[in-house]
Amino acid sequence: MNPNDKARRHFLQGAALAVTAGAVSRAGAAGLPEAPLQTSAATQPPLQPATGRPYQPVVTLNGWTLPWRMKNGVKEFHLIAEAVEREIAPGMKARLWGYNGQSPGPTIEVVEGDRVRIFVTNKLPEATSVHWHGQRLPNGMDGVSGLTQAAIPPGKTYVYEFTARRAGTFMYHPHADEMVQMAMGMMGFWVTHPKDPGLMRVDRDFVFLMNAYDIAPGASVPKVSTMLDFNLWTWNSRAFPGIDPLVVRQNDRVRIRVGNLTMTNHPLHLHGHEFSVTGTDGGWVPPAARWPEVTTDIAVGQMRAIEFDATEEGDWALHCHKAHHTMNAMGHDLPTMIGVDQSKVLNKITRLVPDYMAMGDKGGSMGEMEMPLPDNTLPMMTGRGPYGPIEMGGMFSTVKVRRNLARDDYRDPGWYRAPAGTVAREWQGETPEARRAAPSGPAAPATLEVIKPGGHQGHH
Ligand SMILES: [Cu+2]
Repeated sequence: MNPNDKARRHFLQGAALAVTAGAVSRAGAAGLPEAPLQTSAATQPPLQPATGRPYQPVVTLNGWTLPWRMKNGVKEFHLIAEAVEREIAPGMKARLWGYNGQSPGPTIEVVEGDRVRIFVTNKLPEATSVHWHGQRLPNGMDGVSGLTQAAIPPGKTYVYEFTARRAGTFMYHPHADEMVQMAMGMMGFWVTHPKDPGLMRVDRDFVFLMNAYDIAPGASVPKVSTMLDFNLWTWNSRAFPGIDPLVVRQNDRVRIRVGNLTMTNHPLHLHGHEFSVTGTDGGWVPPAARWPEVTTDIAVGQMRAIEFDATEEGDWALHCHKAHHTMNAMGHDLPTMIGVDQSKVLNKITRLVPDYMAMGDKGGSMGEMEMPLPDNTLPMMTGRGPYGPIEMGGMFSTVKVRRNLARDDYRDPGWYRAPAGTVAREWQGETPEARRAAPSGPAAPATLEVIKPGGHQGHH
């Protein structure tokens, strides 16, 4: 950490400490606003506005909202672009670039019509800028280095100032050496709340960005030139099981706002409920233009706000439907081993490579095994639930719907306890041979050779 940071106060350390927006100290009111720092990757409680117009704050998944100060009617924020350390999930830390101690940077929340001033200090080794994706603003505030402004050199602070003209869901990211800076984790969420707090009101409003990294097992700095073959698919720079659950009270109206800053699309799928897309980065979707969905594709550079009534109790999976995106670093570049009998070569290999493990000859079921990993990486499929291994990674979390939660209680309630008789169970009756139709037509094979998989031996 930069020695200058020692003077900065550590805001929001741990969920127990309540901090209100507008609490940034007045000592430096003549100069730059303080730049609060977040050291934890835990989801912080919503930042209730203490100054300015009222609104219902959002909850940033594994993140936080940036406090501001009010100065002569202007909301002042201070972002510091800097190197950060981010825990991707327990067992793996990445050295990224971000803002104010984390990647992504803090969420910025303002109200439609607010005058906003953002100071951006560049502590990176190269020039940067901030583009306020989706906003209506003066051209010179759009943050495209070279086109609308000179890039912010290392060590310098620039000021952006504009009026948040349109309510909605936005993000911010550099428009300078973009490929490198976004591959390193520089991005953040922005929410402009409606002037009328009753408009588009929900009970719980979650936000996160989809991002992706290519970090070799054992390494901690992303490869910045990777175009498609990323090995860590993350939400707010966290991979399952490091992604917190979205905790909601039964019958709450829930909104989840998602932005995609990866290099590919992500079909986001919710279990147990239908939702509507109620907003994009272009604005709210009129009610007559919405339709029910359980999966919505989020293209590169897009944002989507989905809404649903959380009527069904339980732990409902929420994940990207691309199977490779719910896997972690060790899940890539593996050969297909289903049906391959490895038992004959296993003894020979084990003599040469004591830690060798025959992988996946019965398909999945890797979640039960623990194989030696290099330091600082994540197993490809992991996480345990109440019934065993979950065998997921990457872009996977749960929406936990519970009765009788307090309004602002976002603490993990633990696993859902299903009522007796409502869980899929083993059939205890007879299992007669299934009747199959006789093969017909010229293409049907006369005989079928079956390769019987051998068992795993000698590894745990
Ligand atoms: Cu995906």
